[in-house]
Amino acid sequence: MTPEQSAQGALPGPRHDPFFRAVTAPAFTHEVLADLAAGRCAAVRVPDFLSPERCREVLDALRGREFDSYGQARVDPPVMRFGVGVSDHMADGGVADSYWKALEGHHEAWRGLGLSFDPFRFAREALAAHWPAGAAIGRRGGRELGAGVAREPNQGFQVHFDDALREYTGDLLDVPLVGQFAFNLYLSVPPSGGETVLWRHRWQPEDEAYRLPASYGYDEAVVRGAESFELSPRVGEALLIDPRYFHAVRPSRGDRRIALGFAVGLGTSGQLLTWA
Ligand SMILES: O=C(O)CCC(=O)C(=O)O
Ligand SMILES: [Fe+2]
Repeated sequence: MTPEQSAQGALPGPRHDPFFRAVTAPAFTHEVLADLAAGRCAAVRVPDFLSPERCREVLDALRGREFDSYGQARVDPPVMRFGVGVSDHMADGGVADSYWKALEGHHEAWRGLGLSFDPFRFAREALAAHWPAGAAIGRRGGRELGAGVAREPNQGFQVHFDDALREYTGDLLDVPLVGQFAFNLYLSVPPSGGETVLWRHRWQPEDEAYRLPASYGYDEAVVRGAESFELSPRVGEALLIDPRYFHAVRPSRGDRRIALGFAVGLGTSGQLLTWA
């Protein structure tokens, strides 16, 4: 074999899927959202999504508050959180009554921050700005779910995927979903570590052999050999990923890693529907 032949990929070696990439865009345009939904990219980054002043306002308000942690058996190492997430209130493939009860305290806690604007509304409006069918908070049984949470995975997130179609029996929301994204807006990032990693691997039944006991996460061997990329978040940046690709967050060193986050579904109505 000539060197030319091996350079053309005749030898086994890393291969690249041109659709498995992160795109940087000035805004969540119709095109990048359509590309993400269609699988023509795996992540969209929008730098300077939120102004430094507004980032600081939310961060300063959150810094003085006590964060809860996710259910500790399921989420280990612990991830701190301000606000209520539905993943802690799953019961029999549905949503436990405790979620709706906890949401009342959640709304009170966020109101108590005394922010000059609603960062989740801001994010929804920015997602909807170029999306004809718009965006709204998702509903279940007519009731609005939570708009978002602040999350602090200083010790990282295990390798995992998010897929409401697999996590819940039937439809989580009143509108069936034909696409899913995960939204993050970074308010504080560490000087090193804290990278978000995506692997070009989606759940398959054999992966359950790698599931960590009682956890949301998987042993990293589950993604062995899969193409991957790593993103170092910046303050003010928004990231939208297809969370059905396995992904993880690496441990942070030197500062807190705090992001506002929510799940986004593309409904059969064409609308973007958010929840946390
Ligand atoms: O914090 C991140 O960058 C990603 C967190 C995550 O797992 C998600 O948004 O689904
Ligand atoms: Fe995730």
